This record gives sequence, structure tokens and C-alpha cells, in this order.
Amino acid sequence: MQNKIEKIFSERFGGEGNIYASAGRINLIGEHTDYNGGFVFPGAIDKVIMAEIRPNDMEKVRVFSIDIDEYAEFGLKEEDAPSQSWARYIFGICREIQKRGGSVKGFDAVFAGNVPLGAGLSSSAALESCFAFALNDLFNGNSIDKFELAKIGQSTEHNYCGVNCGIMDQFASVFGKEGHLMRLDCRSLEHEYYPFNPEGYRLVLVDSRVKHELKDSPYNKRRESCERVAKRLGIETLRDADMDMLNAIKGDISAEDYFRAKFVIEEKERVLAVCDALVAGDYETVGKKMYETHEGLSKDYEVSCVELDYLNDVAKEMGVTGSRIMGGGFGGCTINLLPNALHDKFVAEVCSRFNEKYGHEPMIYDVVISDGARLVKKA
Ligand code: GAF
Repeated sequence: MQNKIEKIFSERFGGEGNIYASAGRINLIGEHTDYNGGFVFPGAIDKVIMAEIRPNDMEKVRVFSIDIDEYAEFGLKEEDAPSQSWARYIFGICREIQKRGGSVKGFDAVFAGNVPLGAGLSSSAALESCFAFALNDLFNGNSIDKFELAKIGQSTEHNYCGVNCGIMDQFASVFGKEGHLMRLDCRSLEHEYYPFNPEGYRLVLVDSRVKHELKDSPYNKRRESCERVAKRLGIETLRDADMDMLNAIKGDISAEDYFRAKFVIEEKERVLAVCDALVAGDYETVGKKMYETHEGLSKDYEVSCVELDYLNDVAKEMGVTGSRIMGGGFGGCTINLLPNALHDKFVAEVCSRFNEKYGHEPMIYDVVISDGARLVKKA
């Protein structure tokens, strides 16, 4: 990928720029808890967005996406927003840096990636944090701290891409560390790295290749449900709610809102239980909690789909230790924790059975926990 980026950059713009990369993410457990001030347990992976970037002494950005095979050119004022949705991520990063008093001048860029799109692996956070990291380095002497870089990515989603996401994806993408997951408290942003080296086990993603776009999905609606319940309870976020509090207002809220909040309250406890189980090497408990999360996401939060439920059923039938939908839902991947010895058999069977039922094979990704945003090469 890097060679191709360098070749195209020099053909389009001449010479060379710095090369930066940032990663997609997995999340072991803690789904839809981030925007409720709860805990998540993500890590960056070895699938990246990589960009070659160089200031151009103009007041405009010229950028080429290799994967989409499109070029965009835009200025740096609010009214200069590009029409292409992929370019709005980059424009949003520029604007959010500027809004915080940071500097962004014109630049040329070429980028590509291998984070599968719409698979729940957060390709958009990888793109955002790659550019946020790069523009901090190129125009701000790295004076913007990493917490702010993650928030710049999140605000880009809110203000330029129509997704009211939490902070998990951008945080994992910026703070990712090779071989480690991180337990992140999304309210305080306190985080602790956990070495992830489960002896005898591994993580495998099964991508249903059912595409979702969070922007057009009911993701924002889920968040609104949670906020309505929190407001009714007189608390800032569901982080501070428990089942007794929720049951006490059950008659005053819609059944839908009740079940959304119930999932979030239960999921909060599951993340903490999984962190402890992981430290104790108790993978059976980790797996059990993953299945409970899937059940909750499917029945109470209603962000699954038939394909993902089927993948979960096959995993359970085959003795996979833990399996669940990963990410926002409405398509994408399941994440599976399984003994090494079951890996090949599971992969072969899940592919053939899924193909038989839905007419296409899922994609399989073996998870490698890697670093997040970084400078790859200086020009
Ligand atoms: C998406 C969002 F971007 C995250 O903020 C998070 O809410 C996740 O869905 C669900 O846990 O990836």
C-alpha cells in the first residue's frame, strides 16, 4: 500500500511528503456504552488508513483517494465543504482543528487503506485520526494532545458526517498500542492498557459483508432513546443508572426506551466483569459475557440483523467460547473468541454454511492488536 501511495503522490504532486497511518479497531466488549458515559474495551488493529501529506503553500487542500479513485479540492473555510462524503471527513478534521485555535494550511495528500468499509471496524475513525495526527504534526508542532485529537475526530462525525457517535472509535484509533486492549472510561477518558495475549485462544472477526452506514441507520435514534431515559431519571447519562431506578420509571417511558436503557445498564457491568475475567485468565467467563452482549444487542437494543444472528448461532453450535456483534451493528462483523484448535474448523464451516444460506461467503480476519496513529516516514 505504501509503495502505491508514494508512486501516485509523486505522479500527481511531484516529490514526496510525510507518511502517516492510523488504525481500525476491535472492541472486545462494551457496545453502545460510550455515548452513555460508560466503559468500553477496544484495541487498534493491523488494518490501517495510510496517507502521504505535504503542505502546499496554498489556501486549499488537494487530496486523492486511491480506493475510491476520486480527487477532491477544497478551501479551509466553513463554506468550502466538499460534496464527496469521504472528503468531508478530512475537511471536518481541518475545521475542527481550526475551531480549537489550531493551525491548518493548504496541503496535498494521497491516501489508501485496508480497513474494510462498513464492517464495524471503524474505517472512518482511522481516516480521521490519521489526518488529525498528521495535521497536528505538520502545522501545530504536535501541540494538540492525543485526547483532543480523538475529540477532533468525534466532532468531525457529529458536525460534518451526521453520526452522533461516542468517543470509543477515535480514542482507540489514536491511543492504540500493539498487543494491548484498553479499558476506557468514556466519561473521564481515564484508560488502562491490558496486555492481550490469551494463551491458547485467539480472536477472529467474521464479516457478514452486510453493509451499514451509521448515518442512515437508526444509530442516532438509539442514542436519543438513552438520552430521553437519562433525562427522565434526572441524571446526565445512563452511566449513573441501575435497574432499580429504571424499573421505577418503567410505566412512564416507552417499552422501546426501557429495553434500550436496560441493555446499556447491563452492558456496563459486563465490561467490568470481562476486564476482571481477562486478568484472571478466565476465558470462559469472557466468552459467556460476549454471548450475553449479543443477545442484548439483538433483542433489547435491536441493532442486529438475521445474518449476524445466524453467525452467532453457528458460533455457539460449534463451541466457540464467545461471539457477538461488534461495533454499531446493523451489519458488519461478529467478533469471536475461540480456542486455537477450533480456528480452522470454525472458519471453514462458518464460511460454507453462511454461503449456503445467504449466497456469499463472509470475510474472515484474524485479529492482530497493533499501534494506533503514527508517523510512518518523514520526507
Ligand atoms: C460506532 C460508534 F462510532 C461508536 O461511538 C460506538 O457507539 C459503537 O458504534 C457502538 O459501541 O462504532
